[in-house]
Amino acid sequence: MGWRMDRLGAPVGSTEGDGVDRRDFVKACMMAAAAVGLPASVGVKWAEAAEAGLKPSVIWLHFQECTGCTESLLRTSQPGIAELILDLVSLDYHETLFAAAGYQIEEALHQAMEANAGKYICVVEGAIPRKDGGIYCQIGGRTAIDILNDVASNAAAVVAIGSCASWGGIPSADPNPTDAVGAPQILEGTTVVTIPGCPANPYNFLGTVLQFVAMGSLPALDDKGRPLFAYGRTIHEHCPRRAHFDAGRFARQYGDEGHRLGYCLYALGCKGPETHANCSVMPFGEVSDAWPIGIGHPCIGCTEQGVVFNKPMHAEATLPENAYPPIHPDHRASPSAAAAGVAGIIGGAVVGAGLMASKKMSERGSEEESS
Ligand code: FSX
Ligand code: SF4
Ligand code: F3S
Repeated sequence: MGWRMDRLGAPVGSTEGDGVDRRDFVKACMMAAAAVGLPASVGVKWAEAAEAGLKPSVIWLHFQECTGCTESLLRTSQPGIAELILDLVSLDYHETLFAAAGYQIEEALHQAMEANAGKYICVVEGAIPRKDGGIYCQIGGRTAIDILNDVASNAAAVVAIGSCASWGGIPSADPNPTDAVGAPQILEGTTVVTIPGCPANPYNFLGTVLQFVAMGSLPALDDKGRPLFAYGRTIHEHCPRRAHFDAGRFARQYGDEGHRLGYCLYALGCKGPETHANCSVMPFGEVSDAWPIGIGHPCIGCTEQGVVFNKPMHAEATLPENAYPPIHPDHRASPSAAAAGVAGIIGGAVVGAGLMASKKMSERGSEEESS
């Protein structure tokens, strides 16, 4: 699909000749909705709204970051999220994607804010430095703090994309030389949806924007502003290597037999047990296994404040209560003897698996102590 550019060089949608047809467009919207746990009807509504010309204005701010969040959004394929987003919203300000610069782009920002006051979505990418009044990140002579406060003050919704914008991310790593924080810390008292990840998974961003545009509401959020549809469970809860954890089969070194056989990466420092995200079921770029654990690397907890850039990569994760299989012998009560028998077998097996995992881990601990 090609892009139509406005006079400032901003992408505003597909060219008429080579764009997707209506059927494909609606289908792609439905797939995107389903991918983030929303009913397909939401996708249809979104497509209808776009066809009626009801494209919400999006003002996208860039501060301290690597631009990986935008890059990962542009690298998606089926359905082309970048295409969906750029077809369905009016991207009125985005420093990376705009050909314009300087006064021209600053003018575009002010025009978009004025024309869509109270209705636009403010997307924040990157951390905001607070040290020395915020002088370490300035655009057009204004600090990131000023720009964010200004743009957010008239926005209908504020979405922080990536870990940098969510709480500070890499720029805030110790010793945090610029006192970098996320958008929620600057906009205290304002609801900020956070889509952490380094980079953020584009589908989680799309799901949030899609719901807001089609239904006028934000998804249910956790206490850190993360949409529950994406961050409601830990990686460990739906990890494809979980059976190995439960059975006590661990990779001990990169390239050892366990690693080659796809065993659990806990002993190599996997932070999946304390990291909330949906990477295992929503791989990057729609490529199967295109996520850290899928390619044999432990999760480093990139969506979790206090884990990534804080805990050493090789350090073992803190195991929460649900790290072990959830079925407990007490749950075996059942109305029928047959069902009770089956549940008993299952319960016994999984409790046994949990015990096995913990036994294997402690055996490992003793081996290490004695070596
Ligand atoms: Fe931060 Fe986004 Fe990490 Fe980079 O820009 S979340 S550094 S991958 O991409 O903000
Ligand atoms: Fe998966 Fe990591 Fe949990 Fe092992 S510790 S099951 S690799 S999330
Ligand atoms: Fe990040 Fe861990 Fe997912 S490192 S991409 S949260 S598997």
